[in-house]
Amino acid sequence: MNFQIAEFKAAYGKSTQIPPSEKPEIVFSGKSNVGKSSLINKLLNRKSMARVSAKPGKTATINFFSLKEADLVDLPGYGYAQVSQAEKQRWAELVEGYLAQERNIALVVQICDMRHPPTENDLTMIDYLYNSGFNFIIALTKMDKLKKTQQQKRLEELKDELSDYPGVSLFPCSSNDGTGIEEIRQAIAAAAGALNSDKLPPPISR
Ligand SMILES: Nc1nc2c(ncn2[C@@H]2O[C@H](COP(=O)(O)OP(=O)(O)OP(=O)(O)O)[C@@H](O)[C@H]2O)c(=O)[nH]1
Ligand SMILES: [Mg+2]
Repeated sequence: MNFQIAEFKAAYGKSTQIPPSEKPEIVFSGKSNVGKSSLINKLLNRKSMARVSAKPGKTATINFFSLKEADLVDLPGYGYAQVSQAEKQRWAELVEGYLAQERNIALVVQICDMRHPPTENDLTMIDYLYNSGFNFIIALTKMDKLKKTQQQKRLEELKDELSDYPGVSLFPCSSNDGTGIEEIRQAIAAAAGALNSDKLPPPISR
């Protein structure tokens, strides 16, 4: 699957504006500021395809990025305390509305901060994904912010913290130094049904 050729497709502020799926969709979900947009940029090998900000609440719309085989969908982050009640309601309408539609969602990449236990909102989201039968993985990001010895320790702890969700794969990663990014690309390609399609040998003519 080719992650090099990507383009921004559209941004939606209301779930009713979103047209039906055109391709398998790979959805990026997580709390505000956890690094959803950064992970998309790293996967696409781009500096600023998706907007990144040190200020939480940067992505306020559902943003679609198009690859040949799939669309990447950047969700606005949840759990940012500083936004108004009206804005939280708009978030809920947008994200819940999108996820509840009859769509071709091939994979949800749920992103958690590797340094900390999942927040209550993270667990609510994971619970929803698990119980709704979504195909999802958990990307544990900001790994570069942990010392080597801490990385292994946190991974073991997270397995415990997420023990209610057996069978869910954890992908430690960093959008800063690229650790774990190739593994996530492989998981995306597998879910989109495009595993190794760009590596197939040319047909042999006889
Ligand atoms: N060290 C480190 N910083 C990261 C990593 N990923 C993201 N960041 C930083 O975290 C901050 C938030 O990143 P974003 O990608 O904008 O986060 P987001 O989840 O899209 O945020 P919202 O759009 O507000 O929901 C930025 O300052 C990034 O540079 C990572 O793997 N390592
Ligand atoms: Mg963002």
